[in-house]
Amino acid sequence: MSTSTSTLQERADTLARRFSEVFGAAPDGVWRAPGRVNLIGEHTDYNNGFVLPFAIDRSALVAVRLRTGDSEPGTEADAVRLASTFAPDGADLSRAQFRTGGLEPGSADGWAGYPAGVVYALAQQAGVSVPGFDLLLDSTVPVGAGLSSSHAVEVAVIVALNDLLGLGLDAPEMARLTQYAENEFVGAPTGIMDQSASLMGREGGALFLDCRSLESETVPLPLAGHGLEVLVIDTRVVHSHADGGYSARRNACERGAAALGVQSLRDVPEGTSLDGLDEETRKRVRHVTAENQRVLQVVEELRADNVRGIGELLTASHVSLRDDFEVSCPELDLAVDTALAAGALGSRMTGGGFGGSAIALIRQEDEAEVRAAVLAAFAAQGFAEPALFTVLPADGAGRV
Ligand code: GAF
Repeated sequence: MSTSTSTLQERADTLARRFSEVFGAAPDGVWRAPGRVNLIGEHTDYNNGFVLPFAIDRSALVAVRLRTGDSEPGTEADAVRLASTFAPDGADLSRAQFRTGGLEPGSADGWAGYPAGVVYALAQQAGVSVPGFDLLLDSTVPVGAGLSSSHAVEVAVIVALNDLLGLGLDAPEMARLTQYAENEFVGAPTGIMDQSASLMGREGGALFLDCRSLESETVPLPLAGHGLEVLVIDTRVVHSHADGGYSARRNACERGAAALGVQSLRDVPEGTSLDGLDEETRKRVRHVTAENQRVLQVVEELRADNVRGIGELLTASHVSLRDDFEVSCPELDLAVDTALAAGALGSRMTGGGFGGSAIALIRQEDEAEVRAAVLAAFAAQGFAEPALFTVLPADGAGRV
């Protein structure tokens, strides 16, 4: 058993013990779903394009027990009792409750909205009536860092319910259901990349995903074999997809596709003139079409085992997100510029933008220098101290 596996098993055992203390009976099992880093392919998913994320070695764990037929006195059969080790203000646990019957968007808020959204999606899209259950959550995915902490919770819940209720859903079906939960229940108009990475990621590889068909391929990403690391720079600038910037970008892409007479920007033929578009729409379209091409180029480089060769494409992606898609921010730009100046082979913001994290592809021997340079640059600008950590491509969700 590898160290990371035994650490995960220890986390799961601790969570199961805690579950028994909190809910008075052992859980039926513990399920894990990772966060993700997107290597490249940003704001392409909702344009039916290509993405290349990887699941990371930080994950949400849920211990779950279905309460079929053994409802405790005073507990409704469809009551869901939730507890999380992420508690505000140093409290022991954060608790919440909802009923699976009659859920409507807005009827569960805060982090309870994620499990509730999954229950809602199963009812609305798959005709599944979920019985009451108890759930204890623990996560090592930093919240608000743009590493898909919320999708990790949704995915952990859906894989648990899929197993416990014997639903037989495959990964693309679960990705579409959790996207529905996010869009229709939580109210964030996000695409399908993050759930897919959390469900379909593979240790040592990145997930090359066609967001239209959901066909996927694991592309090798042998970082250590090439003496490389992916360093995450969490700017601590909290982003939110429910805010206006993300949906404004989606709308601009839809406008662009309509003006160009295509179903989605994925379908814009190479060499198409964008001259008829207004400047803003032209820039948004230019980013998406070029970004799809960059994903394909990175996939080619990785297939040829040229990991170092992807650095410039990562940086080009950042420049395009900064200048054409305009979803970066001063902290992300500083992280990228400083990492590059300190020797990174490539660097870019990752995720939706407007805050969150950047990634830098670095040589192992440069890690200390890059870290020190980024910390010094943020301090010099008076920005909050960023969190820096390396991530590895990990397996997608499943039972622990
Ligand atoms: C967020 C969304 F959730 C994804 O669907 C994707 O659009 C990404 O931003 C931008 O590439 O993470």
